[in-house]
Amino acid sequence: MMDIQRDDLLQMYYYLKLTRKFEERITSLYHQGRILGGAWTSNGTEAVSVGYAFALEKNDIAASYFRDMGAFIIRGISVKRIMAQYLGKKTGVSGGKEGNVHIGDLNYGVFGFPSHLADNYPVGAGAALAFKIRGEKRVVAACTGDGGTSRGDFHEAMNFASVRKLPIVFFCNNNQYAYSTPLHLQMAVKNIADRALAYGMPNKIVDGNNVVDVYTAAKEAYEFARNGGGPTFIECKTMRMHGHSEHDSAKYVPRELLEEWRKKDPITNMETYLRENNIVKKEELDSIDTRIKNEIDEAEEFAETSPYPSPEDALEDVYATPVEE
Ligand SMILES: Cc1ncc(C[n+]2csc(CCOP(=O)(O)OP(=O)(O)O)c2C)c(N)n1
Repeated sequence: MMDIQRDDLLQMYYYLKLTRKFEERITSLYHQGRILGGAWTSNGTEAVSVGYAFALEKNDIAASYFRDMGAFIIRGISVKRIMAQYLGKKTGVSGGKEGNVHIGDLNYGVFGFPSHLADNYPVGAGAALAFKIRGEKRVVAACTGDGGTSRGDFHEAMNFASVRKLPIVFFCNNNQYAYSTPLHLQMAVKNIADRALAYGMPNKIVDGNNVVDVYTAAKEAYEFARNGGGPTFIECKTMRMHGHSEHDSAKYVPRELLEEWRKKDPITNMETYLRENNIVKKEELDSIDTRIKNEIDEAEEFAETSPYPSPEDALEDVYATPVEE
């Protein structure tokens, strides 16, 4: 295993737990009718976005999708702004103009994604092409769900990136279901990573519930891409523990399957790893938990007391500001 500093392990624990607790708060607000629109969470799959985003460098780009709350936070988009986004407030990431999971901010190297279904793969490939043409040593991390890999844009991006040896790493959050469609009704291949073979792209399958595994695989693939090796496809096997979104009770998912995966929870996994290897004392984990609760309380307070956008705001940000040559 890669030698990972203690501070980095603790940081990853912090981000995993913050993501889980923050999304739980969003879920609770959703059930109280205080969220505008729906609430989609990454519950059970947090190690994917935390692992791949934590391995990125500051100048890299994340072309994330809607189960990537961990990536949004790690890149630096504050939970205050994200909470305000969920409440439709002017202080939200999109100023209250976009659906709550369409989060993006180029100041933090995060593309606002066009849809949930791998559309960000070609967008990410475009950014990687730009890095290559300019000779910049930057990489792109793009992520989509299992269902997203059955669409045309997925295949076009994979092919193009491989042919041009672009500095991009494609992640798949294989959480077993695309809304209510299980894997076996989506594809005839055993592993999603098998799809990369068709494009001559290196690929890897990792335990998506183990943040250290995701981080290690991501780090290696970024280094390979940064040094001109081209793209890698990384399938992270995990399980969506909630419904597609919080309105969905997911009755179509067998309860035994959920119970099986509950034993492999990514946060419990990390806690056990840290405790069994004497990396951290229980009191230290408790103080991280307290810090997280305070941050989330502050985010909620900030969002609740922020104003809604005014009608005139709808006329702003419609067209891009022309760039002066
Ligand atoms: C073009 C398009 N078609 C359909 C949808 C509605 N939709 C959003 S996410 C989703 C399922 C995605 O499944 P998957 O790619 O496996 O990701 P997961 O939700 O499992 O993380 C659907 C059908 C959409 N947003 N855009």
